[in-house]
Amino acid sequence: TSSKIRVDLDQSTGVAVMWMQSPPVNSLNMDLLTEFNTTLENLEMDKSCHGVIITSSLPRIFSAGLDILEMYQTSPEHCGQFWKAVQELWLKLYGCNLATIAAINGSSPAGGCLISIACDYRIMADNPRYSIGLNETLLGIVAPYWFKDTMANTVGHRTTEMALGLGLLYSAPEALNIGLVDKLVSEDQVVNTATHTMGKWLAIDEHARQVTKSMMRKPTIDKLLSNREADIHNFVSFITKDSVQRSLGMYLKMLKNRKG
Ligand code: CO8
Repeated sequence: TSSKIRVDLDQSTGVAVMWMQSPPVNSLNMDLLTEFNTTLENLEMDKSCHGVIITSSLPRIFSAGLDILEMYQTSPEHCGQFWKAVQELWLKLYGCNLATIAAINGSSPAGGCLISIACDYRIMADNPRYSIGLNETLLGIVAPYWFKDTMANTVGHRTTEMALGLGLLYSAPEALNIGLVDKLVSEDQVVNTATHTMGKWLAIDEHARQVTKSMMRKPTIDKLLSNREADIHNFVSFITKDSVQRSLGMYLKMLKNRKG
C-alpha cells in the first residue's frame, strides 16, 4: 500500500515536515491514523529531529477529521480498535517531546481541528473559505472530554462551551480572533512561515521547553491515560446506538447531496 504521509526531515535544522497525502480529504481512517502514529514515534526517537510541522499535500483541505466510514455500520470490535488509534494519536501528539506546529493549509473540521490544537502552535491559510472547529454536535455525536479539554486549554472555557454546543466551524479570520489559531498567512506561505517560526521554538533550551510543555499538558493527558478502557467502552456503546448511526447516515447523505 502506498504511503499516506510523506516526511521531509532537514538534517541541518532538525525540522521534519509531515505531509498528509490521503485523497480526497485526508480523512483519518485506520491506515492514516496508524501511519501518523508510527511516523511521529519514529521522529521522536530520531536524535537528529527536534521539531515537526504537520500539514497537508492536498489543495484546500488539511484534514476532514475522523473517517466517518470507520464508525458507520461497522462492528463494535472495529469501532473499539479505531477509537484506540484515535486516542493514541492524541496522546502521542499532545504529549510530544518535539516542538510541533500545525501548518493548516485548508479546512480542518473535527479530528482535523484536534490535530491542530494538539500542536504547540498553529498557522492557518488566510482564506475565509477554510474553516476549523469541533463540529461534532452537527453530526449528532459528542466530542469526548479530552477533545473538549484540549479545546478549552487553547481558547478557554466559555468559548469552548459555545463552540462545542453549536458545533461551530470558524472561518480562518474568526479562528484567529478567538485564538483557535495563532497566525494567518497567505496560502503559499503557510509551510514556509511554520519553518521560520519553528526556529523560535528550537532556540529555547530543549529540556526547559519539554519540561514546561509537560507541566502544562500532563494533567490533561493523565486523565485519559488512567481511563482509556472506559473511554473506549463509552465510545463504542455511544457510536453503535441506532439513533447515532442514523445521524451519521444522514450526515453522510448530506455530504454527498451538497455537491452541485
Ligand atoms: N469521513 C468520511 N468521508 C468523508 C469525510 C469524513 N470525515 N469527509 C468527506 N468525506 C467524503 C465525502 O462524502 C465525499 O465522498 P464522495 O466523493 O463519495 O461523495 C468525499 O469525501 C469528498 O468530500 P467533499 O465532496 O465534501 O469535498 P469538499 O472538498 O467539497 O469538502 C470538506 C471537504 C470541507 C472536508 C467536507 O468534506 C466536509 O465538511 N467533510 C466532513 C467533515 C466532518 O464533519 N468531519 C467530522 C468527522 S467526526 C470527527 O472527526 C470526530 C468524531 C469524534 C467522535 C466522538 C463520538 C462519541
